[in-house]
Amino acid sequence: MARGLLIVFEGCDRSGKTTQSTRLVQALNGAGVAAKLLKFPDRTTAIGTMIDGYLQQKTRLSDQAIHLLFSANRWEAMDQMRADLESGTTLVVDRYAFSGVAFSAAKKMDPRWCRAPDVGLAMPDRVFFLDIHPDDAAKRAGFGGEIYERREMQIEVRAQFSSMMDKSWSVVDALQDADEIHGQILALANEALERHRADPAPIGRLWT
Ligand code: NYM
Repeated sequence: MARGLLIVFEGCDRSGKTTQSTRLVQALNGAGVAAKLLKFPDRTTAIGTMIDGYLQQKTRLSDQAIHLLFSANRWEAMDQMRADLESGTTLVVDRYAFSGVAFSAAKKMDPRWCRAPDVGLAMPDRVFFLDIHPDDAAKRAGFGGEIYERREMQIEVRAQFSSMMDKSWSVVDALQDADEIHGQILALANEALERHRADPAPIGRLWT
């Protein structure tokens, strides 16, 4: 049996990642494809609780310390993720190491330093980037509550994401109707699954 695919959603805050990643998993499961939804940060773990306190501005941490906690929060999930992928489950992940680099580098941290702790994570097979201008995102409900939800920061984050894109990324216009976005992403995901079934490749290692 072919391994599952690692599909990642990235984008600025309020770009619709949670909605679209949830819908993709539902559609894949509905079509008989084993798929599971994950989200980073995973705020349910001990490390995730520390991250949550920082994001909600209840606790303060140095830029380096919070960066490493975000990375540790991915590493603590990695054994299970690899096991799921190897057993044929496709993982759909709401944010991954690209968010780690984009948000920290937007604070003027060295991107090479930022990438280092995530080197060797499972490599995403596909990345869907939900693209929205921060001015449009700011009009959406819920924007502005957490530490990075400021216009200037989001503009810089978007630029950082752009600098990381390669051929495994698809940029999707996040201002479109949610059904339209879902249709485009589902078609791209199905294409990736078909290609993988025809020509399976082992799980890659990120940034190696
Ligand atoms: N974030 C997320 C980071 O700064 N680094 C990371 O590695 C990850 C995964 O956390 N503003 C930031 C991006 C968001 C915030 O994410 C919380 P969400 O998807 O709103 O729960």
